[in-house]
Amino acid sequence: MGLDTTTLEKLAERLDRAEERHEAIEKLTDDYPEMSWDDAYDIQRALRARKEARGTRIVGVKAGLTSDAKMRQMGVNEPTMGFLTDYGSIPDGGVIDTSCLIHPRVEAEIAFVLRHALRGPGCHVGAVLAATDFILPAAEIIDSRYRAFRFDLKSVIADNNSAARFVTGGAARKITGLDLPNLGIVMEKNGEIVATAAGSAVLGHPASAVAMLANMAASRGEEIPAGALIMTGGATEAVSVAAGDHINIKFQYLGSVSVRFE
Ligand code: OOG
Ligand code: MG
Repeated sequence: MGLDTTTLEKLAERLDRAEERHEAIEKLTDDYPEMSWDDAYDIQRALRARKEARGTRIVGVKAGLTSDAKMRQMGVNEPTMGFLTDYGSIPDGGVIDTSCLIHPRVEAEIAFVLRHALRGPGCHVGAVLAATDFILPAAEIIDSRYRAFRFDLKSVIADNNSAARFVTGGAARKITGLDLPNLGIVMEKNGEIVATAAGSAVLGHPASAVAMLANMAASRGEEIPAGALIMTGGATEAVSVAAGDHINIKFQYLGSVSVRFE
């Protein structure tokens, strides 16, 4: 038996308010240990609906926890799906106001934009490559609404995978001829290297994360539309940032992305 609609709504409101007030809360499963996987995604969907009702546009999809580095850091063992909002989009080289966030962390990610919609089940890397218009280097700024980033998978799914802001930059590249699994990624914080990875860190191939998202979306009766921005998940551990920090991420073949915090 799942949670009733009133409870799902109440929990979505709790998360929404935590984000708006940038005040951390305890993970939802502390109060609702009986929460199911469907409940978790239903809360995320109710959160999305609350934002849309206020005029927020949904501009893309995100995969979370797709690399061993991320799973180990957060103590979980399965990837997840979430959404990206219009207000989350920050220009390359832009500034993020940390006073609007709780405890931001930065992730290095490869982003895809599709020419054709993708619909699972059965979506695979080949279908993703055939449907891809171009890829972009990206940074995601996550900000769990849970105290000290402590959560379990159901709680983090409800919280839209800690999504907060994202930056895309560098060069939009066609995928043909690019060796994505061997693409090198170097993240620098204040001029020092803090993390490195290759594209293969993300489920063996970043396009696998897109296929996974199409298959997960299908199980909820949804598809990934053409033109949506798709974040494939952090390739390295997420790096904590505070006011005064500068992050620059270099991607082989794709150029770099940078963002400053104040
Ligand atoms: C969950 C969000 C994870 C990623 O790229 O793995 C995520 C978290 O670690 O707070 O966005
Ligand atoms: Mg991410």
